[in-house]
Amino acid sequence: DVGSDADAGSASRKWLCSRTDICTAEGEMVAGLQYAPEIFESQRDCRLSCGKYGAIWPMPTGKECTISHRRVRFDPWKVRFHVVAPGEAATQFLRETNRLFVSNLLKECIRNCTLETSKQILVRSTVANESLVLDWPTDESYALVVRTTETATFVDIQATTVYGARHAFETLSNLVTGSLSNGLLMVTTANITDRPAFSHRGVLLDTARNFVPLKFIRSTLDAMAASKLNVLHWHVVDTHSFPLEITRVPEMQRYGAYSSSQTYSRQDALNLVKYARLRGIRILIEIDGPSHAGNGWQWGPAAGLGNMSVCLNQSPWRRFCVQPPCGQLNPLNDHMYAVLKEIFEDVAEVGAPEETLHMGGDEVFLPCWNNTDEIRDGMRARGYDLSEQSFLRLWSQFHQRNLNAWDEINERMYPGIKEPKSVIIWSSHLTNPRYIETYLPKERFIIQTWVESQDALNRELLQRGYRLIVSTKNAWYLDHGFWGSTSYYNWRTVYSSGMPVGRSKDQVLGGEVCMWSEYVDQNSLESRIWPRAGAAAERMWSNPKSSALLAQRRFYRYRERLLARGIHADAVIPHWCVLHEGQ
Ligand code: CP6
Repeated sequence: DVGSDADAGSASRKWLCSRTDICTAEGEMVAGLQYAPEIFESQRDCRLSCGKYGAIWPMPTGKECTISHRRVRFDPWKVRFHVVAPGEAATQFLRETNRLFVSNLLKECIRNCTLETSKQILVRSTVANESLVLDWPTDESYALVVRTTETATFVDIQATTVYGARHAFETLSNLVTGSLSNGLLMVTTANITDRPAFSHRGVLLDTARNFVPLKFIRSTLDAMAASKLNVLHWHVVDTHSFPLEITRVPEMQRYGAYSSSQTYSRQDALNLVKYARLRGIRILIEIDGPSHAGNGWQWGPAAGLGNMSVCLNQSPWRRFCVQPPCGQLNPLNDHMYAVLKEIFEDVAEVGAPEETLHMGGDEVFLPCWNNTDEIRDGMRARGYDLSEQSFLRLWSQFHQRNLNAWDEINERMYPGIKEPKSVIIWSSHLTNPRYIETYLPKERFIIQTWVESQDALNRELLQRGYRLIVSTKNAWYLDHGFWGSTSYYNWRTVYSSGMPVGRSKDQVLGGEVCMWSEYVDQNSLESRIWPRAGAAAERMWSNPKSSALLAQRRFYRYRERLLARGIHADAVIPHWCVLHEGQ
């Protein structure tokens, strides 16, 4: 069952090249049965495949999932595409999808992709919806059929949306493998239906503690696309730096960026959003507050706007925050709210029309406000006492006021908008199940639970009807230890972390693995995130009942494909195990 091999601490050495995944030397899954040559000619269950080809990652979930044992030569230059879609935008999208498919496969060929002997491959993709909206309700399902005749291979892709069709192409590329001398091979037949278990399958990327150049954000998006992950939670600003250009408030970046080259312009952000969507990925921007906000906010006094952030660089820092250099927004400063609204307006213009906002809300440190005279005096003048309840009320009003600002922006930009957009905030004191309902209405706030909370919190918030995004699991904090006997957050523990079960299917929106950047930058980013984020990708797409043990061979192939696509993914097992199959 899920998790049963999660705490294999002492067994982890044996694990390294366990042969219990019952594959033959050819990489065929025999599932404990006598190995029978005749099944080589037949169809097999793609879910049992762990071999050199047909190793699909993440595992498809539909009723149909068969692939052939036979393979046929495959030359990416000989693929002809036919797109059937309503509307110009969807048609254009699929043409781009086709282009990306070919370009990804060309990277798989080690020497030469050209194969005189390859048949033509005719790929038809049919999409029903013209809409390019990418949101939680978006249908990402697809059906993929491959068959091969004397003269050609036919691939038929059916999907509701372009995003489903895009996933089908990723699966199709999993059915193709390289060989050193002969170009590529593809399975001759396949019949696969598939849809994700969860609609929010995210990676959080922090670009504020250490700056991450655009090229590396794009490579993260490339690997996410290969893994059918669909949300990049861009933790773009924090106390440490504010690299994002806000056209309405240029001071933010001017005061907040580490240097003039460690910045993201508005155009950069727009380009990233476009790049991501072609890969089936939303970019969800977080403007963290009231905590985790400092650098970028210092210009208030000089501009006559007062202190918009307090406690920044205070010492000793433990009196003022959870992590230096502190910095927490001043909830009594109206100018701060006005600036925040301008930031939200910029963010709204960068994102897709349906996109929403992550408002942070994590690690608020009440003693910061309570140790700041200006805030103590201001609260007394407004009739608050200085009790914890008062501070919590003030803090919740901060979120409520910002939500109102977000609503106003969206109503103005999209008049006639049907439903106000929900926003996301981190779990915190405010999300304590005992009183969350007085502070944060469940209709508007989606809670992202993180490692400091217990599974009990998930349960109680679900009981109260809140929607969740879960990052509760230590192993999903990619910056935490990832090897050794005391901290074994390796890909298997990532894989084995189960998802909570909500009252309805839409209540647990999904999850996110988190790449906080205190100890990572472009030099090690790829190998810190990959391939472990891929293990979470299968948890969120397939939510398998089987253990990581059965996934090892497929995962090994998945990691090889990431390498082929130019992602510097970490190793999965010692190469010795591959050389000594069967031992
Ligand atoms: N940064 C921000 C962080 C963390 C959070 N928010 C964090 C805190 C503790 C752990 C992991 C991450 N580095 N802005 C909390 C969501 Cl264990």
